[in-house]
Amino acid sequence: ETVQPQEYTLIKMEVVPPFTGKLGPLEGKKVFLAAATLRPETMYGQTNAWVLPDGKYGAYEINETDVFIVTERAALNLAYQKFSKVPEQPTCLVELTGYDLIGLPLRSPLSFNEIIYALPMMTILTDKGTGIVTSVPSDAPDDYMALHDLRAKPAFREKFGVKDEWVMPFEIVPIINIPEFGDKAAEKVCMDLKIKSQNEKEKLAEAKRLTYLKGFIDGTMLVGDFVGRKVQEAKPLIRSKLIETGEAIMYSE
Ligand code: A2H
Repeated sequence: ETVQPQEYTLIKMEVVPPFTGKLGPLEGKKVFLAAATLRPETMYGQTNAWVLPDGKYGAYEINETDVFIVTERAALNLAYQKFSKVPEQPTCLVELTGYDLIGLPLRSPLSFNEIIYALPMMTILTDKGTGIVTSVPSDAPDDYMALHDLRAKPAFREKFGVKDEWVMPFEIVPIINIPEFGDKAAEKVCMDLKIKSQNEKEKLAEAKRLTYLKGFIDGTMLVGDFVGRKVQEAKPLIRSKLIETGEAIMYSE
């Protein structure tokens, strides 16, 4: 745990019914994969969601209607932040692993893709955020490389039962311009640094440092309600809007 509390926006990605398999008992409830992000202004560019195949998750009751799929650690933190049906106590309805989540169809706020799918990412940490990550390959180097790995390696898709139509059809949509890196900053920086896969931790750390800093300071929105505005101006406005509409909540740890 870091000393400084980190404030995340939790994006509520709704699992599209009907529910089958282990999710069957949740039929009739509103079930969300809840993803922790520092970049709510990038949600227009979501192409999928990420889960850790071997990660342990649970479906936790947040209130009378909503259920969040997150790690147990996140459910406990949420309960202490008033997001649990029973005060300060998580209630787990179903225990799950990442494998159970791969392939779930999701409706996610602001995304240009009406339906996105939960896919495997091998580098998700279970002691940060919720263990669920939104994927914006135009602007996040980790997301760009994890999607690249799935697209380039049929054996990798096969290993996790990932269907071609969950990863192949969509375009990576430009959503932010960074003068130095163009309209798909993550792609450009990953290519410049010659990153080969999601496992190249040091190079990816450098790619993230470059894009995160420049994006925040020099980035301009290419899409959405705040098109033409600077990223640093748009970020709090988009975050507030997502929270007002009930599509996201604030979460800290
Ligand atoms: B960010 P920090 Cl467009 N394991 O969201 C690994 N990564 C995780 C995670 C976990 N358990 N939980 C959250 N994250 C990711 C968007 C984004 C993000 C963009 C660009 C950069 C970026 C779309 N993915 O993060 O260590 C989430 O991805 C750059 C670091 O708390 C979250 O924001 O600073 C970010 O890492 C939180 O990382």
